[in-house]
Amino acid sequence: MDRENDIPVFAQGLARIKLALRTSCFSASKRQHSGALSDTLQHWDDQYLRSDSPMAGHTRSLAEFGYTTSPVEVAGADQLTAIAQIKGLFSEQGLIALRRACCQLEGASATSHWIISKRTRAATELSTFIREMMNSRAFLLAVSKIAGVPLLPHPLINARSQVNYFYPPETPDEKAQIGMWHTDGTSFVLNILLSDPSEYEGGEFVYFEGPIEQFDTQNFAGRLRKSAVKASGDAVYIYGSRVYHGVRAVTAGRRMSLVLSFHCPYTQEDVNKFWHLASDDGVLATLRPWLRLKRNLRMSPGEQYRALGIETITFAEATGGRNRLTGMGRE
Ligand SMILES: O=C(O)CCC(=O)C(=O)O
Ligand SMILES: [Fe+2]
Repeated sequence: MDRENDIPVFAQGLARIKLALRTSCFSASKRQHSGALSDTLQHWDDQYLRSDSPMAGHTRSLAEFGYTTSPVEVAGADQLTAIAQIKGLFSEQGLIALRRACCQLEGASATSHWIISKRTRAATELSTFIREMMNSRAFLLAVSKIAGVPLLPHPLINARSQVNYFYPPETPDEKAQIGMWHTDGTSFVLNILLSDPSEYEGGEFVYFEGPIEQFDTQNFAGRLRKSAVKASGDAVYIYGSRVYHGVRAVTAGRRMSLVLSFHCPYTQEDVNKFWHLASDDGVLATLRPWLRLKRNLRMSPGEQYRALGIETITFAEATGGRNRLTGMGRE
């Protein structure tokens, strides 16, 4: 790695709980533009997925990260993908449409000093295109194959989708926009980069290739990695709750990304920690959706898929009946 650590770590443990309580008293973020956002009602089409399988570049399982036990009972640590760098998920037309949808949502973005400086949460509620994409069985199957388990859109809408916008500081004393070192509140997370290298400088996606217990910014022990994902439409899939990651400061231009969270309906162990979410949205705003989530998780996988009008995705489909990520090209 070329540089020492240059991004701070977001609060963990007790400090995070304190943040959550503060968030519930004061507004966590400022909306920059108010008023209704126009949804162009552009529709998703499964043809926007490339017909050939996406290419998985650098790929590691949770076992390869050093986890000896799996966080979910339905799949082993060796079957769960910790990180996969993905190319060629979308067709050219699909990428143009997705970028357009995410650009439109910038009008609804809010800035804060939390993990990500500027973002629009609940993108699936604001954009027909992103909602339809997230509910497309073909899209879900593609992501399930990357993850190693069958997936559904995450039941919590605020955690389900967000668009991040990173800009350089406008004045010398303004803070650079970064993604602090953090783990996600959700586990199955697809980070889709939507800017080309020519559009910005800096903004590398970095992660620690080891278990979270060993994460130490004073000593990365040679396991600080920079994702090779560069082109617009490329994606980094991570097991978000077990992989420390961040985004370095953007020093010029604009970097946009869409972060999608999924849920595996075959396990009750959704690791989504209440306090993690509450530190983003505030205690009161989190309580009701969180209780609903707990109820949802008691439904059978078939019921959870049916509730969304999606034919069940089976383990055999997600794994191709074979090993993790086989049937998908590797670089
Ligand atoms: O912008 C990215 O590539 C990743 C951002 C991220 O880690 C997050 O939104 O949780
Ligand atoms: Fe993240």
